[in-house]
Amino acid sequence: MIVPEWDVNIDGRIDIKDVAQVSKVFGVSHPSPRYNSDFDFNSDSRIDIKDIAIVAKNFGESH
Ligand SMILES: [Ca+2]
Ligand SMILES: [Ca+2]
Repeated sequence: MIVPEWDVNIDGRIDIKDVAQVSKVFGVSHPSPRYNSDFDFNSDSRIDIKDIAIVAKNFGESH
């Protein structure tokens, strides 16, 4: 089982595509217009390595 929010592109799998999507907004923090809370998995108002680590930890998991 995976947490649906971590499957960014909603294809039922956590893989490199999800990591890539989060990587695109890497370093973006609130209130930047590029900030997207969907990618801020630990809700610290910043999209950084910690958020990527959450996805990476579940890499390869599928529904
Ligand atoms: Ca996915
Ligand atoms: Ca974060």
